Amino acid sequence: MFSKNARLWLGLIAAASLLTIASSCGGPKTEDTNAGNGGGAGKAYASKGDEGTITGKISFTGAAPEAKKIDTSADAACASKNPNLVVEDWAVKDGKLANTFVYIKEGTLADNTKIGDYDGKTFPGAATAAAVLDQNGCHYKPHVLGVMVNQEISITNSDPTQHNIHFLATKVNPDWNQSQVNGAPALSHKLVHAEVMAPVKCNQHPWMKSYVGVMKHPFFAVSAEDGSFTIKGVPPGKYTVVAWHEGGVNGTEKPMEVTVTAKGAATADFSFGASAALSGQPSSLPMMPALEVPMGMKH
Ligand SMILES: [Cu+2]
Repeated sequence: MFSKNARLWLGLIAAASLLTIASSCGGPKTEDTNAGNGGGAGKAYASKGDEGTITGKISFTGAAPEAKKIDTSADAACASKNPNLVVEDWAVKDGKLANTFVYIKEGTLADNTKIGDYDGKTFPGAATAAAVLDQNGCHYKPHVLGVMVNQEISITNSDPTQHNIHFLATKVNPDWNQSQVNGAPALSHKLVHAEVMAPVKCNQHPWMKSYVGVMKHPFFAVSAEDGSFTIKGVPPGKYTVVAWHEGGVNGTEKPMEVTVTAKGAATADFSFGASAALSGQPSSLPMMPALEVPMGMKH
């Protein structure tokens, strides 16, 4: 039969092909947190023109936490451009809460298909342009951003100082850390896995934080200053809608079952309270040295 050498080679070839199979169907393990495919998988959604909306208000019950002033004296450019910068973890105005990320977590359409069966990019309203995350006045605008998987995020520096944007490594998305001097062109970044939420910080200015919700579908919104949000283009169906806010130990999520009828306007009002506010900062954003050497400068 086979010589010792031939058997060795056959064994090696078999092992190599097993490895190839493993790597082609394996890839990074994801813990994608919402339904719907954003990476081109899944079937195409065919609109019947009967999509509806989900609207609501986010309230804050109890006394609003004080918006603490940030000491920006470490960077004179920040201090002069934005002398009244305050902490944005609880943006409460007249009992309404901004910066809450509201999204469809899962659900079943009227024809019994699941939202996760579809290629999220084929839903009406799927993002086609880049989202913008601006470093402006030594804070991020917006403080909470929603994007689709693989959507370009254009990162701009509108300040007369250097920033260092840092998407922290999470269970699903890798670390990404880039410095951006005053006047530098926009940086571009994409998050390849769905996540609630991908935390962003600035290594230069430790008070700068932002959270990016990454979805496989376009059914998400961020509450405005008056607490309102609107999710458009939702196929008729029954959904679990979740409101996420950064308050609490790892952020706080509140789910709600919502039914959207054909061309209907469903309401989903959420309320966050003082108890969540008192439980402290999210632990997902550890403070880091303000002047950590940015990876972008190491080449
Ligand atoms: Cu900065």
